Amino acid sequence: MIKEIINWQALDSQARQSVLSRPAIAENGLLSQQVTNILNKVKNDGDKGVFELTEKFDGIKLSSLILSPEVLNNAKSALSAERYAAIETAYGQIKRFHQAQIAQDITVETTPGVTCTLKTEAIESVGLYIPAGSAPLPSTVLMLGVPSQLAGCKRTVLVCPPDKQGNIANEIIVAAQLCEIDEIYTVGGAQACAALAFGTESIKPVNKIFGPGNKYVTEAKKQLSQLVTGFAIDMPAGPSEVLVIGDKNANPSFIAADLLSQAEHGPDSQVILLSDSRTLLEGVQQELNKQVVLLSRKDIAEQALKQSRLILCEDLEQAAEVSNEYGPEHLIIQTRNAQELLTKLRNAGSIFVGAYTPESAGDYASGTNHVLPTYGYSKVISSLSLADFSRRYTVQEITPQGLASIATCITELTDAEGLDAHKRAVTIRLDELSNGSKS
Ligand code: HSO
Ligand code: ZN
Repeated sequence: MIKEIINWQALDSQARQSVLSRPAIAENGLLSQQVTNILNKVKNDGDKGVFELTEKFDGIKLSSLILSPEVLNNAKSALSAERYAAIETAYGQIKRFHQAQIAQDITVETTPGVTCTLKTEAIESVGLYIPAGSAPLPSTVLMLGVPSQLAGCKRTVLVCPPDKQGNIANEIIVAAQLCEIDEIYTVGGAQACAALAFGTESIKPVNKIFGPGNKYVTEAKKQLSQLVTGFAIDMPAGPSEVLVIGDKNANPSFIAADLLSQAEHGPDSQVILLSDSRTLLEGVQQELNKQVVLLSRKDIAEQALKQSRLILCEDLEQAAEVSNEYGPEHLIIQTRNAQELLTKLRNAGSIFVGAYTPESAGDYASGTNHVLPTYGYSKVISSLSLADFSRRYTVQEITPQGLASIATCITELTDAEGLDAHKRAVTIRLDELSNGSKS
């Protein structure tokens, strides 16, 4: 439980820093060695290594990593009509928002005869990691599968740890089918990441891997991005976070519910409330106690709440400064003049404005992506979008007149840099042009 209300004004700068500090992601030599061993095993032994590791970590002996046609064909009918409709609606919502992100080529004639184009092309093959540990996450399939589908990635591969029967949740299969995911493999953990990076007999390697996972998956992604040339990961991952700013007009039970929806993700989830009203902070404190006991994941939420913070600020301006400094993954604004406060807020992965905009909406069905930068990375890393599934490159074409018009600029700078060959590549053409015009 959150025991105390912290008065921001009463803290010196060191204490302020420590209140906002995230739990250190411990440098764990053992974890890193374990993951290296797993990666090497998959690299050296391929499928055989994957089967052995799956037996060890998931407790199931597999002889194939694909699902049977029956399981795939029956996934939809195994779900209730309501469950299927919900997945379909979320798919449509997410698709609508991401469709608008499809990039157009940009062509600029920077000076007559010099044409520069910025083009966008899908990354050819991508791997989507879907965790299944404490709960299957079909919403994450949609958050990764929809942008991959819209970006036009040629090959999209989903990996998910198998259950004790070797299966994965029907919700995950159905979401994958809506996103037209090409291949599904029942493999999880660091071994899944290794298979996607190195390839095995049954899984061809991919160019980039996306998605959240436990500490083994996070470590594997980190190591592989340094190890395998040309292999990329989506973003660094830390525990999930929410920061709420509320004033005296806010509804304490709404805020408590939002804080708990984050707290139930994991014992290390970060939950912060900033307010200029002690009454609101106390109201939320009471509501948290009332609501937490009703949750099926009460133990997890209670643990998360232990390191969470209720902070009294001098005014909302100060609350905005504190939030900007922290850079939360999710930021919820529940103040009377929420739109005005929004203009002062920076550094958040996704912002939820107003009393009727819970984080859960963005987690599932408003249309925004729920894969977001954590651990303060919102200051420099964007929330997941179509851009992450594509790469940009440029094309240029220059006419003789165009080259003549920028030639002096180039040769002056090649002189400055002492790069004669660069200069010659221009002058040789200009000479040819002037010879041509003489003859
Ligand atoms: N809040 C999580 C995403 C999620 N919530 C999935 C429910 N399911 C990280 O943004
Ligand atoms: Zn969530």
